[in-house]
Amino acid sequence: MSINHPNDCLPSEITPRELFEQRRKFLKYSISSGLGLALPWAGMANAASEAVAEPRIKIPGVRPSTYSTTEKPNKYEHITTYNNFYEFGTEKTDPAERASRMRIRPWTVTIEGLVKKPKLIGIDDIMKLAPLEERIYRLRCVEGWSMVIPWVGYPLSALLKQVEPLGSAKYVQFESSYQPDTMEGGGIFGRPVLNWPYVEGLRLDEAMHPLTIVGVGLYGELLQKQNGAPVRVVVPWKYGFKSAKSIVKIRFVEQEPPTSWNRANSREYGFYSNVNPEVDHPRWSQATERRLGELLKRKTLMFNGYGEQVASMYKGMDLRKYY
Ligand SMILES: Nc1nc2c(c(=O)[nH]1)N[C@H]1C(S)=C(S)[C@@H](COP(=O)(O)O)O[C@H]1N2
Ligand SMILES: [Mo]
Repeated sequence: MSINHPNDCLPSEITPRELFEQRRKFLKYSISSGLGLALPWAGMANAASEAVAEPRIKIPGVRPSTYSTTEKPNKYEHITTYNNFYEFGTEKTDPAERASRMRIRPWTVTIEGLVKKPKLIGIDDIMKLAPLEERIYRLRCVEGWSMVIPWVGYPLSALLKQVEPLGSAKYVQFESSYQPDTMEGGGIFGRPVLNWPYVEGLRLDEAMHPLTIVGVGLYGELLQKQNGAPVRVVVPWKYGFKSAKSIVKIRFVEQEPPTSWNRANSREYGFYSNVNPEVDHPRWSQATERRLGELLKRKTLMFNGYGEQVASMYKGMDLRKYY
């Protein structure tokens, strides 16, 4: 893929001087794109200047994928400094500023529940389980903005098949890591923003769909912590919150599993949460979106533009009821 990888050197070769220059670049970029405080990414200059620079480690042997969009990916600086990761706080800049203390090694993912062979898999084995692909996907946040992100990963189905799911398994639940000592954003005035750990879920056919991936990197490099290192889920036709970050557990279950956002506010966040311009969020329209870095809004596409591949899974379902 002819993506411009922003940085080709190994972390050991990066000098403090270069890190400093990188921060300056962040700043310059953010200021030159600063067309007023109303723009959603205006705060990123601060994030970049306060962020603790994490090593950027290239992943070798990543293959392109025909599932990738040909749309232009967002800048690395956008993708890594404008984040939702509420464990670290509710501001877009919080994850980049605060996630550096999260422990990501050692890391294991437990796969359990209605399966023949429950497993605990270490991150190194997860990385090697299937050929790594670059999947350039649109990401549409329920809040009304979107990005294009060049993920690195492979189909989630490759991981799920390891444990031989039983016929009675109808859904999968994902659980994110919760590290109270490193995740300082857990609460506002002592009240947790969400019920931790963050949990999400998919119907089994959605989880097994070839578009659904486990993400381990972006822009050809290992994931940054703010993007859900070392391993996360990416489901491109659903609002971003379905794509749980930094997962430690996958559980096969028979009934629709509880999910953090649905538990917090079921009227606003349904279990399905397919991107749907015709079903408004109770407090705002979902008909349009702002692509980060662009001025004019664009029309939001049904299933985030992945309808051809996924619409058949929802045939006969009333998508206003199952939002
Ligand atoms: N554990 C966890 N996963 C999460 C979230 C979160 O707060 N906690 N936020 C979600 C939301 S709302 C979005 S839009 C995406 C953002 O992913 P990105 O920051 O890598 O673009 O992550 C999702 N996964
Ligand atoms: Mo989101």
